[in-house]
Amino acid sequence: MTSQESGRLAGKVALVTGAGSGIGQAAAMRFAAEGASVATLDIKPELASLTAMMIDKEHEGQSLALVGNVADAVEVETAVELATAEWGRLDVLYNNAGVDSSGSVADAAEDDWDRAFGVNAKGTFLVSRAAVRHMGEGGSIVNQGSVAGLVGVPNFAAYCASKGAVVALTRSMAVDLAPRGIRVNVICPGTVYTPLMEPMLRARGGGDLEAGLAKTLLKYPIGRLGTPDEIANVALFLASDEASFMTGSVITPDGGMTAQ
Ligand code: 1HS
Repeated sequence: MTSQESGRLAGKVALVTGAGSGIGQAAAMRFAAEGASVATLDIKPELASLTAMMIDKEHEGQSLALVGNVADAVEVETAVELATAEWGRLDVLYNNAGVDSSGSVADAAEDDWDRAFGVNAKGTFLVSRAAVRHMGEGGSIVNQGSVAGLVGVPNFAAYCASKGAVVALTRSMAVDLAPRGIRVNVICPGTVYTPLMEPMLRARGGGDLEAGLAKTLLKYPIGRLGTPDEIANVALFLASDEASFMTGSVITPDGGMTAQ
């Protein structure tokens, strides 16, 4: 029996944003391994295609590479329509695409604020708005928040605020969509070593990446940063019917960072 027949997402169609690297790539691969057909949306075409090819190598015909900026309403509508048309349905949306920011409220640039909110908050709204037109009973939306949406992180004002908005939007979406049988939950990961995080880690170390990593590890009782696969595991659970009684939930795979 193939994973498409027996996997935890057997027969499901998923759209993963920011699927070209890091957590999004790990989740897209994991979803496909568990039987889903996966549309891999990324702003970088070569990365969207890379993940789709990696999926196709193991699970032929289960991937579709899409290019688009989640902050652009027209590109989002086009991508969601293409994903839905490919397999005739849409069951799972993982709003993973995100950007970081730099600076405190005292020195952050206005365009840095606008970019963080445009991608992290508005992007989650735009893709969800387009996707729910095609989703129904049993649908699952997983939003990507952050521990930074729950606690203050130094010199990360716009990122913190935008991820806090994702947490609040998740709860609102959960209430609005529950009558339609669509569940909405948010993952608030601790730091996972991905390309997105290097600028923040380097800045934290005064330009020295290793020093920034060392300082960051002091915030994690578990003694290490997370891996993309560890977050993808949580996304898979929330996407699957195993989380059938969960909506509006905030899940923190963070190595104990917010426990202290
Ligand atoms: C990038 C991820 O959303 C975590 S935000 C930074 C948290 S920490 O590095 O200051 O613990």
